[in-house]
Order: sequence, then C-alpha cells, then structure tokens
Amino acid sequence: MLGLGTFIANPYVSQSSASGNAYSLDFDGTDDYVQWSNSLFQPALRNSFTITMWINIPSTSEQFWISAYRASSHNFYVTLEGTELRTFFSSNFDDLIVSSTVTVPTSQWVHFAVSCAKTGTESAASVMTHYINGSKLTTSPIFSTALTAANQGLFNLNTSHFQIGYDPNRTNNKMLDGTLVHEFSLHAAVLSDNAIATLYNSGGASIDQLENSGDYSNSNLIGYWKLDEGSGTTATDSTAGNTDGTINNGPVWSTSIPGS
Ligand SMILES: [Ca+2]
Ligand SMILES: [Ca+2]
Repeated sequence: MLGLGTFIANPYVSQSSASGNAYSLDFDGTDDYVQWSNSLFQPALRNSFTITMWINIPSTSEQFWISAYRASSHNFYVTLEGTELRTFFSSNFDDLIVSSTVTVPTSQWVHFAVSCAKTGTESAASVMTHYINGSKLTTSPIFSTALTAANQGLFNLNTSHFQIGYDPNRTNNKMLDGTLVHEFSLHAAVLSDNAIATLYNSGGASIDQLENSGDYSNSNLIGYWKLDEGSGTTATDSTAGNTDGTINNGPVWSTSIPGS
C-alpha cells in the first residue's frame, strides 16, 4: 500500500491541475513510442492482470496500442483494425487471442481496459476481456487453444521491451498517428466490471488510480503512468514500484485530457 508521502513526493504533481492530471502524450505516427523494460510486465503477464488506458485516436486504421514482442512464440499486443479490437497473448507458442467487434469513437477520449484471468489449472482456459468506455465487450477466441498453467510460466520476452504505440514491424506503419494517450496502468489482478466502470466514469481527470474510490480498489496497482510530466522523456511510475518508462523520438505533450 502506498503512503500519502509517496504521492506528494512526485515532483510533477504540483504543476498539474487539482486532480493531478493536466497532460497527455501526442504520438506522431512515425517513430514515437513509450518503452519499459520487461522486468515489471513479464512476471505480471504470467499471472492475472488488468491494463487500462485512456486513448484518443483520429481513425480506426490498423494500429498497435500496446505491444511486447520477442517472436511469434512470446508476445502480447493490442491492436485495432476497423471495428476489430484484438488482444494477442502468446507464451511458448501457446496462443490465446481474443477479438471484439466494436466501433471505437474517434477524435474523442476513450477508456480502454483488458483483463486476463489466469485460472492456473492445466485444462481450463484463461479468459481475456475487453472494455471500451466502461462497458464489457463480447470477446471471441480466435484460437481455441487455452494457455496452460505450464506455458503461462514460460512467457519470456528475453531482452524485448514493453511499449505503447510501437509497431514491432515498423514497415507496416501501424504506429499511433495523431493519437493521444493520457494514462496507462497495470494491475496485478482482474479488476471487476464495476471497478473498470468507475475508472471510466471518473473521466480520468478526477480519479487518481492511487486512491480507492467506491467500487474501485488500487490494492493490486503495480504500475501507474499518468503521462503528466509536460516535458522531458521520462514516463514516471506513480506507484512505489518506480518502474519509469522512456519516451522515445519526441511525442508532443498535449493539454488535451478526458473532460477537457
Ligand atoms: Ca496525463
Ligand atoms: Ca517523432
């Protein structure tokens, strides 16, 4: 559990609005991305997790929102192409891929979440669930192969990294072009439907994920990047884990945030 002192010690809070969130990152579609070493994400993705993000996209052309890619044998990524939202998870060639059909609104702030419940049993399927703007989407497995408990533990990105906005194959031009990202978080648990709806209904600017609020609990929050620095190339982790990300190739700081 984080103490209040940790929050106050964040040097970026004082320059922000009262809610502690004043900026987002604007990606250029050419080479901009935010990157983390896989030290936090690799063990987290071996178990149950939830990732949340506020994103504002100009179009639904094919794009990578989140990616970690070592090879076809070990990867995790979220893509949007038209009305198809997909999350891929491959561990030691054992794939779990889910797809939702959804019309993601463009040129406005959208709340995205994906949770993955790992059952930990050899025979039962793991379940991934998509949410857009607090609503749970229907997910269809593309491959029926379940992640087994044995293979979950083999998820190994080696020296590959975890990114926002990074196309593992740059020649495909699926970087985030003209896209804004405002907050990004990693929870080492499956958040409830109500918890995700609470985050969405907060508008992003009013709920700080470090705070417990109503149906939302931060007890398993292990990475929280507000993308609120307003300058520089560090995406500061607001949790005690201090897993900062590196902002690469010059995305622009924008004052557009949800509710603004
Ligand atoms: Ca922000
Ligand atoms: Ca750039």
